[in-house]
Amino acid sequence: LDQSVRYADLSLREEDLIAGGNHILCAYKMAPQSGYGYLESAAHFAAESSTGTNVEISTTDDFTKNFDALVYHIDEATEEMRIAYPIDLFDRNMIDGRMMLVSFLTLTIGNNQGMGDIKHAKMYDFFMPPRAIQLFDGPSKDITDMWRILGRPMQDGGYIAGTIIKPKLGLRPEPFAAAAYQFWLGGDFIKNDEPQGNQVFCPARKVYPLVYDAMKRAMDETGEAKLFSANITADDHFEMCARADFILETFGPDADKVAFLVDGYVGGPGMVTTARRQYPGQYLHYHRAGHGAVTSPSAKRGYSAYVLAKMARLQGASGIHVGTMGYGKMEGGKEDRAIAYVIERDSFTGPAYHQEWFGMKPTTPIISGGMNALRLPGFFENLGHGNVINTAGGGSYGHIDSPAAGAKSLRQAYECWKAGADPIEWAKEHPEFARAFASFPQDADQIYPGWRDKLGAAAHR
Ligand code: RUB
Ligand code: MG
Repeated sequence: LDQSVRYADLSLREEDLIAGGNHILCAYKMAPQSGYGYLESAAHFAAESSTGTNVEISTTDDFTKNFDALVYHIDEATEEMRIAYPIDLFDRNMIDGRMMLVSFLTLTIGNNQGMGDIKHAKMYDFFMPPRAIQLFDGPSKDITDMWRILGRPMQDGGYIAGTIIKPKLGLRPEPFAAAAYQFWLGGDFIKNDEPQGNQVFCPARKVYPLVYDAMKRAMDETGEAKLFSANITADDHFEMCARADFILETFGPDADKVAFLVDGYVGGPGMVTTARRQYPGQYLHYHRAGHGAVTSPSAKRGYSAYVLAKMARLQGASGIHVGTMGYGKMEGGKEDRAIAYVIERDSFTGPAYHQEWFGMKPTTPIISGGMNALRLPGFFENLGHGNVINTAGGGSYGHIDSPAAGAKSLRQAYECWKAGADPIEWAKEHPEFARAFASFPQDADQIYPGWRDKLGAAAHR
């Protein structure tokens, strides 16, 4: 059944749809199965994603048609397909009339992912009209709250040097807390690695009091505030809340220094919103393990990492992992800067759409995955600023001197970039940074060829 007469209108102009404010727009890369026409398949895709199905149905009336999603732009050569979804298609909360991300996903990237006449379709950008921005929670806490706690300026408060407790699993409570203490002697922020929770060998009830004790000792010793991001991910939202409540109670007077980490991709939007709404006083740390299954450039279905990050800000993540833009171990490239920009700025033009956020709080780009001090100067140069949280697990616990030295080497790398200094020259004056060369010699050889001769004795001090 060719539904293009009803579900496509190529005369619609994008600027008019945006000015009208009544549509959510989505841009996809779509290809039909062989034997199917492009516009016909696109229209079927829009039908399935809104009011229709694969046949005419007798229960449709004229009112129904107001909510048809409409294909308004196609370009078969570049696999480009853009669809306008009327905003009232999307489900609203009974309790407060707000929009919910699950409904956005169910319609725009739901059943259309498994249709027989669609070879593949991947969303790479979307546009939210001003009304939708008003109806999503957005973040309640942001990086400025961390800067305030750390005693930094509220604007351009700069780099937050962080780590992930490593090994990923297999530490008992005492060594776990010792690892935290050692990093905090040099760094600002520690997160649970995403699988760490309440394992039998490291029960939450035992480890968190020790971590808080480590935090207090590190704060006493350094005279600085310290931050901890605790994983509360669980299938059951009562379990999530039980963990969160226990952690807040344990950190007591320092509970403001606790962030909650939620594995938002495997856990889904419900988990993110549970954390956002139940604990608006805590920084919400969105970890995205598993996202590569749909966001990888090699995946032709699903949605891009850019789309994931944009959705996370709408939902209210205070920070989300955005990869390392080609400077770390995870997939990605320099152009992934856009992922950071769309979540931290009030206005940004992405791969398809310009988005205004109307003052919605920003979501911090969290830089993680194979990072260390040697990789950071180039990373900051590419991004253009250092107002990020960076968690370097291997880059801290792999420093040959100590986790504290690893933490210091991260901060020195940031200061090196900020000063516009040559990293080799900087290393001669900054011993922890210098020792990062000997700690990660493979990276050093690759990024700073000839470093052994140039650094000389400084590498061994
Ligand atoms: C990194 C780590 C994070 C990944 C996630 O450890 O544990 O879970 O960064 O990837 P290490 P992303 O610093 O030892 O590499 O940040 O891309 O979502
Ligand atoms: Mg991890």
